[in-house]
Amino acid sequence: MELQINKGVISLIQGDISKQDTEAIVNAANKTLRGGGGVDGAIHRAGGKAILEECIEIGGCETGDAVITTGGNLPSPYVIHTVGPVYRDGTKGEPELLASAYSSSLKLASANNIKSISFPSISTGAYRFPLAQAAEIALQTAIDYLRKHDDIERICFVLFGQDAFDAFEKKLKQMIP
Ligand code: AR6
Repeated sequence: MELQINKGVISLIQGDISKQDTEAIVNAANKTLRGGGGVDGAIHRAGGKAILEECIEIGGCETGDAVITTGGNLPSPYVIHTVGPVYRDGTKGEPELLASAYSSSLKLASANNIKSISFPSISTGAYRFPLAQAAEIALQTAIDYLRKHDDIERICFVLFGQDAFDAFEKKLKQMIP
């Protein structure tokens, strides 16, 4: 499914983010940037040790922020590592921090002249953010960014399972004017 917003396109696909060939893929990392499971594990496994070495050099990343490394052996030249919030009860700033993880990643992409970027569904695995709300925040942040910026041509959401794909598709259909 695709939606044109201003100069850019938002697309939803089902698949493995580590196989995407957009100029950047986004990693759902943790604050240590030392790797982990889920998306983080898949990216570091496929990308090789160059990515981890750059992450160690950077040192860490706060929740809601983003940092950039090269893509190592991945098809994408860059990896943007962002840290989504751990979901507690929704009153600890989780929605704002999740929006910030997406917008910080997009700003960093623009700053590096990156025109196409793939996101996973940040925080909805190990960090337990409810999927429907997370999908709405992800899509709204992407739509707002494309409305205000002309440089990014494609924002791709790469959803791993049917549940995540269905949640994003349902929200995106609701958001189309
Ligand atoms: N491609 C795309 N999506 C995936 C992939 C993949 N290869 N693998 C899993 N997903 P998670 P989080 C989906 O746990 O919740 C790590 O240990 C998954 O089904 O990767 O932000 C980090 O080091 C889910 O929908 O990220 C952190 O400690 C979504 O991606 C912590 O997990 C996010 O799941 C971050 O947790």
